[in-house]
Amino acid sequence: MERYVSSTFQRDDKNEEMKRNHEQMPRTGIETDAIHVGQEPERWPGHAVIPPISMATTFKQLEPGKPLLYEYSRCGNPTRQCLEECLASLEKAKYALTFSSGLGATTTLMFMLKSGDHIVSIDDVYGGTGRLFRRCMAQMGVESSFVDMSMDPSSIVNHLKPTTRLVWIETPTNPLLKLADIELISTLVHKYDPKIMVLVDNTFATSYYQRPLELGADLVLHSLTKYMNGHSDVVMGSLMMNSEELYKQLGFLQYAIGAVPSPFDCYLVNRGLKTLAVRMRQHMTSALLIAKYLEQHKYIERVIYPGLECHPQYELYKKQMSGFSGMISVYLKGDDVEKSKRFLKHLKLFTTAESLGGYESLIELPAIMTHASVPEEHRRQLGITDGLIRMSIGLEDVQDLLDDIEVSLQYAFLNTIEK
Ligand code: P1T
Repeated sequence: MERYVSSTFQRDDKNEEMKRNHEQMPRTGIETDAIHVGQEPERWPGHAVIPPISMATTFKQLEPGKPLLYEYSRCGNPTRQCLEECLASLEKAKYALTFSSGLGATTTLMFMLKSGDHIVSIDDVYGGTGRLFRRCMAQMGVESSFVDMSMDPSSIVNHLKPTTRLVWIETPTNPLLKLADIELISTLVHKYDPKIMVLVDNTFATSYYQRPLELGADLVLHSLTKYMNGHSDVVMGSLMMNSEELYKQLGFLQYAIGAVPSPFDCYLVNRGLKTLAVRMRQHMTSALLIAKYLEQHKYIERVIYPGLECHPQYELYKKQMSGFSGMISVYLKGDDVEKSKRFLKHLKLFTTAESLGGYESLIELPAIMTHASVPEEHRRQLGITDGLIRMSIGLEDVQDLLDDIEVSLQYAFLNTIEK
């Protein structure tokens, strides 16, 4: 514990110095920050332009109990620090911490709670997050309420209790792409009790299109596994915050629990961030085109994409986001699982797989894949039916993707008629 305090102090010291350097620079755009913040060549011996990967698990101490900057790699290492600084700058946060997965970040945060505490979560939440709340946290005596925060956000106050410690917002949600008003919910929750933490899972929008801390949230979570890394080759998560107190508490838990990423993975995510802006712009351009195409399609019941005017919360989208990613959800006509499966199996360029946000297009059936752990009745209430398909539009030629979709839809529906 004492050793950790000393390393925290040094980390803060270094952050202060970095912050001072940063303040002297003119205000920069997210594209510039992604490339430069935390990457100053002067930090490394030999002034390497690309941050080196530091694989050391431990660091020589000046004398026993006196580490220089780092002591043991679980507490921090140069590659992880470089990534955490870069991530913080993109989210316009003071601090960022990284973890071995998105759920690793969530689990670490759960250690801020104790038996008897209460979580209010948006109802349409990533299946794994819901499973952690319902199955694991319930076992530890932490109760969760699942609430629709999209249509009537002010009703959030009806779900808060003296024991509520955390309000968990995922916006846009996975897989139904519902939006929650971050500013309004944060204001109402903090008015009820300023100590309740408001967290936004920003995985689907990324720091490029939405910055919840600027809207009043206390914490932002990312599954970096998705768009932020963007190459489907790393599983990692992060938490970002402005409060020094939260940073110190969560920094301690990061170290004490140990769900930390490897330096090699930190290097990869740091590299992925360099193209975040260009990737996100292209994901959005292609997704919007495909969403509009599907909107008119005779075999499609409904298309959900926040950037479409027909999205029920299009006004909120324009207010709190500057764009959206490549995530589209659609209902096939007929709500027939066999038809959905035939469509997915026929696709050549879209790969049927869980996950999202990489340069390659992925597709899945939430009801039997990512959200199979959601209790069936809750799934039905939400609208996660057999006809619901989630697409992650990648960076392939968009006409190729449209052709693949068209041919496969024809195939899925023709076969049904024949049968
Ligand atoms: O997979 P991991 O890095 O642990 O991240 C968990 C997570 C958290 N939040 C959101 C919004 C997510 O979508 C995820 C992971 N989601 C999938 C694997 C998926 O296919 O939806």
